[in-house]
Amino acid sequence: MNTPDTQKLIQIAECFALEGKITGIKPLGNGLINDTFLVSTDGPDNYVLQRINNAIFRDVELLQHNIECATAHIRKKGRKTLTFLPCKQSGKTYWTDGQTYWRVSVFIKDSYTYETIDPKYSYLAGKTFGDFEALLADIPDTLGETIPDFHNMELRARQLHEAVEADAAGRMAEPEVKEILAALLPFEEEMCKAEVLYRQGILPKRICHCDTKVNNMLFDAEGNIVCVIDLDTLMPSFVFSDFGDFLRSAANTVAEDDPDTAKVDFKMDIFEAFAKGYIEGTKSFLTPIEKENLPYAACLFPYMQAVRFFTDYINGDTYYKIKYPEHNLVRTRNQLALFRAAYAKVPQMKAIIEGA
Ligand code: GN1
Ligand code: MG
Repeated sequence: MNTPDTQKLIQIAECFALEGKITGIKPLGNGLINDTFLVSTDGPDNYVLQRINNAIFRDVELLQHNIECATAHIRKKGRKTLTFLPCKQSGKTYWTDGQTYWRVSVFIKDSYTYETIDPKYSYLAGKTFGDFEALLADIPDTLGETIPDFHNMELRARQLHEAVEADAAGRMAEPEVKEILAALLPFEEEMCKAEVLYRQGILPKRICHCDTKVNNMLFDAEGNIVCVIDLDTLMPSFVFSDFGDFLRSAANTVAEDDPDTAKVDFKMDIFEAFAKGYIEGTKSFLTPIEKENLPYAACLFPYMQAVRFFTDYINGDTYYKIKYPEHNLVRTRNQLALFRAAYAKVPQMKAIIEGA
């Protein structure tokens, strides 16, 4: 879908109850799913306008319900969070023309996101995402899964098998595709452990962020964490989501699409610092079964992401935005390398978790 022109974007932004007159509008950030714009005004605030990818978030009503409940709950506790504006006409926090869906939030001034992280910030991140879960642990509202079974490894594995079966883009003929498939399959059952524990009734679902990337934390100019952003995937999930997905991006020595897999490694200093912060942040609720499986979570997320990128490659790149034809294959190789690196370090991870 093409980006509407500036005039149209301004018209959409003006459907929301913003203060002041719009003075400019330009693209913002590098998300793989939604399209994001910065709206400048002559009023006290600037705003973030976002087109919600409703092919992925099919239930926008539920999506915004989750976000409204969570942000209200966090604000009630005196903590900073995102603020979404009501649409002037409907009072809802989104506007739609029946085909596209848009929302506006207040741009948090003098705030920054980072793409890389050191042990100090990693500890802070563990504490922040742990706190975030703790803040939402007593939310009275019922939240739903904005993407049903988002981090369900059994489903992701099934989707891979279906993609292989359908071979929609004819890519199964590529020798490397066969090799990657053969490398992934032996770990499938082991990586589906969370769903098994859940069915046994010994692993709970909690309200999690489910996209705990380094760049989903907002810092101020002094390097203090302001708040957690990108709340689209906020939903009931296993705590493994927030623990594992953070390390997937933060503990990787390179970016998730770096083609040089020889450079991929899983940084244990980042793991150790993050685990320390996370265990502190979640001490009010984390159960022994959750805690002892944190090393599994650190392996699960590179694995799941490799499966997801690979599935998308086989399907002909229908889900993730790509910049070149092999992008999803490059991402797959990278995440598989990260999985292998993490898997080899599980004994070290266990020792750290036991000591924490
Ligand atoms: C997507 O949109 P972004 O970049 O925050 C994806 C995550 C993946 C990530 C991989 C809704 O997140 O699950 O881990 O790409 N979000 C969705 O870069 O699928
Ligand atoms: Mg995101």
